[in-house]
Amino acid sequence: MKINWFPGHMNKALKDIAEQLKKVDVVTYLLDARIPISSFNPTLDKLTENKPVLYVINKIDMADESKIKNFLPKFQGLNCDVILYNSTLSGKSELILSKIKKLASNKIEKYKAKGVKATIRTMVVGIPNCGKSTLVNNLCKKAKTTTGDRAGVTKHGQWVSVGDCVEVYDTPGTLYPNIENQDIAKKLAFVGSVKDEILDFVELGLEFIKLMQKSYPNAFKERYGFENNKDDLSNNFEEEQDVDKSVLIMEEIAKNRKYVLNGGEIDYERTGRAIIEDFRKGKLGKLTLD
Ligand SMILES: Nc1nc2c(ncn2[C@@H]2O[C@H](COP(=O)(O)OP(=O)(O)OP(=O)(O)O)[C@@H](O)[C@H]2O)c(=O)[nH]1
Ligand SMILES: [Mg+2]
Repeated sequence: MKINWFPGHMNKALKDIAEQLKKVDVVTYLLDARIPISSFNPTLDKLTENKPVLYVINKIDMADESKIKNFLPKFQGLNCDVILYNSTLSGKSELILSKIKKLASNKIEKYKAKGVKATIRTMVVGIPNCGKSTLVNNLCKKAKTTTGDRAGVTKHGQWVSVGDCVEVYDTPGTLYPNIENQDIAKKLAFVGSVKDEILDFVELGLEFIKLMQKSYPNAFKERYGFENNKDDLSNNFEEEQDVDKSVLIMEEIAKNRKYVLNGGEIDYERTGRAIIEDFRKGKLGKLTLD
């Protein structure tokens, strides 16, 4: 399976982003804390390279903060800042707004010197489903944009006022035309940034198992009740036998969850979907896959 998803609305969205950027003082670049590095979109990076950027590492409540701390220096610099965030929680939006205002301080000071209060405009960009519209609602404390737990909910950009001096532009989630690095593409699929309908969940489930064996070898234990000897067995497999090992683990999970077809055969499709769903719902713990 080669994962690639770049529908027409994304192409349009990128053109609209380029146009609206002319009005924007600060870019609010949302990254999914479960894949903070794979969340970067090279097309967005290029479009926004000359603007101050606030990186919001969102969905921090579902992620492995100890891993994310290692990445933080990447996001700090002269013209950028970073914040770890949970957009579903109220009460913290002032923190984001103050960072945005700090990045726009030149404009604020310039206007102040003329006795005028500046309106600061920020644009929220990021991969599909990373929480952009949720963040916009969080900032304006009202449900002004539509949100949903799947990729591609927002189809058009929308300006929203936050108080009397900040305006926020919500954008559709964007990917890029040809994702050459399929390791990145898989991670985007794991977190729900690629349309589910184009994915093969047996293959995706097996790929997820492989990655988990490397990054979080004990993460399945609590949810799927693995015995230690199963872990030992799988850890002893060689790299080139990864596929066999992941099939073995998938079968174990299927038996544990009773995902079997009428004839007693294992329902691989249902099992693959269930594993990915469990990850997306945080049932495997707080994980960061980059
Ligand atoms: N746990 C958790 N869930 C979040 C957070 N932010 C957003 N969500 C959820 O993530 C899902 C996607 O949120 P949206 O705001 O629609 O994402 P989006 O980036 O606007 O998606 P597109 O419009 O499709 O690009 C929703 O179910 C939100 O409730 C967060 O910080 N933590
Ligand atoms: Mg949206």
